[in-house]
Amino acid sequence: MRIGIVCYPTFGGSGVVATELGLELSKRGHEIHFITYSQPVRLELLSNNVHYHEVNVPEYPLFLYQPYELALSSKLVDMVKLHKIEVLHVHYAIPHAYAAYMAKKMLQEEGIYVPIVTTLHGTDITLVGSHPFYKPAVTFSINKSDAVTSVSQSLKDDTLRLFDIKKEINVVPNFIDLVKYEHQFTDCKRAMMANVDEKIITHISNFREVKQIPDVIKIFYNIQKEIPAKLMMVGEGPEREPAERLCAELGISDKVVFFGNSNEIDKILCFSDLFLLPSLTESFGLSALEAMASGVPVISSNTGGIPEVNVHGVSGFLSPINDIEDMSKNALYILKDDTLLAEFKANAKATSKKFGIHAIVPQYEAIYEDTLKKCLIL
Ligand code: GMT
Repeated sequence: MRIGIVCYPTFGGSGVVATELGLELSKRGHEIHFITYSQPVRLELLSNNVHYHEVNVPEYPLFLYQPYELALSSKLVDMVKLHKIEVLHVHYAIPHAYAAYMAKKMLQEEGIYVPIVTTLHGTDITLVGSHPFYKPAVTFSINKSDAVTSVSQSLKDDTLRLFDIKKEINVVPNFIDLVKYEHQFTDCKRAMMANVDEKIITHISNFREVKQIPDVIKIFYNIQKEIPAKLMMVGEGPEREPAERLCAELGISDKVVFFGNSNEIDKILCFSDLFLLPSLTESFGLSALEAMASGVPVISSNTGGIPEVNVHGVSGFLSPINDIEDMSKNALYILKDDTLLAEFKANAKATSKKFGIHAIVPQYEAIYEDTLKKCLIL
């Protein structure tokens, strides 16, 4: 199949899922066209069947806001015609599903029919999409998609609760290339980051308010009071600076490393003992799954789709949002006993296996095929 993929190319779960999906589909013989405003961060190699088409938005001083949706829908029309793209898969409803619908309508005028598959990722529904400013357009573009998927049952439930949705929503969970996270302990450059007696705690995110960064710092503060430990903070975003200030106030700056964005998540997780994800809301928690696949247990909040990934008492622990004391207690329970820690590490890895790339990607292929078949009947 010739598949067009639209996503946010930056660091962030939806872009990562879209990119890994495209790369895996290309290995399975499909021709993939990424259409976005810059090359997706995890898309390193282009090849005969992996293409990237940049959406340019010319700056015009008259406009206070440059019309990205318009540029994207025009680019989609051009690319569908030029490369004979058969299916458009858009990740993140805003504004991608809307722009794709406009492209579909323009193409229909020329007798070309291209079905739209929309994948809902989380904040496009729970935080941004349900805002009254966007809600009518988001509802419309979800209902006008030919197929809709969500990355967890929890996100599906939220979508049905928050919007008037007439379309069936298929749950297709986030996935992971398990091989990429298959490493031996000896591969990890652990000694670079911590002394042998120190435990390594890690957090990875885009440092937005929803991630509750101060909670991460406070949980770590409680941990390091009882056992030698280091904290690895990976990612960039508005909460990073306040987090650095909080570490200074608490007198723990020498125990916290801020990495910024990294393309070497697997290497950082390789030497980690515990992962913290105390988010306010999280449709799935891809970073938690990446940690688990590396054999790192997860201490998280019990919000959204996280309980579908992190199994309480098995791959880690779940606590109520902002319950710093409970999260600290659970973290210390795992970290203080090396035998228990080894058990949780093994469990985390085992739990991640059900989200292997080879189990999930065929579900998307089946949706493309089904959607194409339906549109041939029309
Ligand atoms: O977590 C973020 O803020 C980034 C966001 C995104 O759209 O890139 O992540 C969302 O999509 C990921 C991939 O499906 C999910 O694993 C994340 O849980 C989800 N984030 C939220 O729901 C807050």
